[in-house]
Amino acid sequence: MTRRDPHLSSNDDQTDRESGVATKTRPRTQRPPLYKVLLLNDDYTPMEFVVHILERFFGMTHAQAFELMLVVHKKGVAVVGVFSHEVAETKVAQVMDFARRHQHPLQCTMEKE
Ligand code: TYC
Repeated sequence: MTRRDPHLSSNDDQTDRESGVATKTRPRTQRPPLYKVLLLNDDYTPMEFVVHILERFFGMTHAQAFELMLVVHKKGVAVVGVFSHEVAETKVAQVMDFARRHQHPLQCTMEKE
């Protein structure tokens, strides 16, 4: 079939049926929102416990974990990772549960990026 008459042709190439002008609708893939996981300083949780948490739940080397622990200690708070909502929630729960089981007051929260 020829494509001369826009009223008769199929519209697979998104040709405007009235004008014959080719149009394009850009497929928009939505990225899911990301969440920052924050670790908060306190006066009681031992430094080595925080370092252990960062190694265990956030996959950091000892050196990375120690460095970031010191940032939290000095500045009061730091982002320890950015994740999907579900993963961020799991990380926060793991940290809070581990801290509670060891009776440390360590606080971990999440917020939308
Ligand atoms: N401020 C704590 C101390 O001096 C160490 C600490 C670091 C606690 C980071 C919590 O998220 C934290 N023992």
